[in-house]
Amino acid sequence: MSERPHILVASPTFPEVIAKLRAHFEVEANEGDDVWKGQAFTSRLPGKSGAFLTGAQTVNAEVLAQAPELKIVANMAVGFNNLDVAALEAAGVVGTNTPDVLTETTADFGFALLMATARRVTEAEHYLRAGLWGKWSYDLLLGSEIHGSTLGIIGMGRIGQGIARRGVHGFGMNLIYHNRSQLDAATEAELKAHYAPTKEEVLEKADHVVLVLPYTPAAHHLIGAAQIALMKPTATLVNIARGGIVDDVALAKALQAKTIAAAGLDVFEGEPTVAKELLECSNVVLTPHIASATLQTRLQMAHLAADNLIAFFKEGKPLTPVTQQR
Ligand code: 8YV
Repeated sequence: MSERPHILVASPTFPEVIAKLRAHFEVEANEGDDVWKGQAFTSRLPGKSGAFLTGAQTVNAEVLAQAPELKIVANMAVGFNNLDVAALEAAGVVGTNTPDVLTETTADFGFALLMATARRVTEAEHYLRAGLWGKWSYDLLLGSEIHGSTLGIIGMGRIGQGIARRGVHGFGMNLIYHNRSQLDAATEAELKAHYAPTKEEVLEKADHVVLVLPYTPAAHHLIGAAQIALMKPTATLVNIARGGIVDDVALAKALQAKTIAAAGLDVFEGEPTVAKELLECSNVVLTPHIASATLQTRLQMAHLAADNLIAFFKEGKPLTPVTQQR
């Protein structure tokens, strides 16, 4: 009997998913609290032909050079900016991600963050908990309108469209969006969407801007001081994409100067560290990268990552390779 493939599970995951992998593979699983990244990850790759990853592990040419037996890396995330796809292709290593299973849950959270930001929910709770609520006041914690306002989406993929549907059909919002490619005519009609050929137009016209685009080198600090300056002083900015897309320090300066009203951020450059300038702002809602975090969705993501490994070694073809999604 030929030896079973050896698999590394680099970040802790659901015990039932590890058990499923053990039914097919020899598994070295991280069953601790912390993720194995950097050297703790790379040093465990020799001898492994597959790896189960989360966004925490980077796989580039340098890492691949230390993993000669590696054939597949299965990312438990839809975003795969932690994978250098060109380096994977050059090394003949397959990369996979977990699209679709998280779309609706992530869109729910994007909309929740928009609402919490526009209506100052966390600021209001802090105010109450601090014992500051002494009397009713006509101008206490005034927020900005959501229904009937203009929703701007930059990055109109599956999750962006989910947020758009919630805004347009649920809250009567007007939609303006920017994306690499324009939506098909039927979807544009359904969403009464206005396509903006530039992101600047979205920033200028929207009352609430949501970032849902993939993080590529070209998207690094796509939203910096100059772009934020284009936004309305009453506008909100929500980022559920990747931290590096926004210049967090420039954003904090704009929030402090109130050149925009508020921001909601689920992702940060350098996370889990968050720029102290942001922590000092009261008009920002900060969450620890939890947009896909419901039990059902995280379980489906973990199963899909495992199923990619199983399909690859059994059928020679994974279910959701990243190469087809660029
Ligand atoms: C993940 C995410 O939880 O899917 C993504 O791209 O950002 C999140 O859903 C995170 O990346 C861990 O892998």
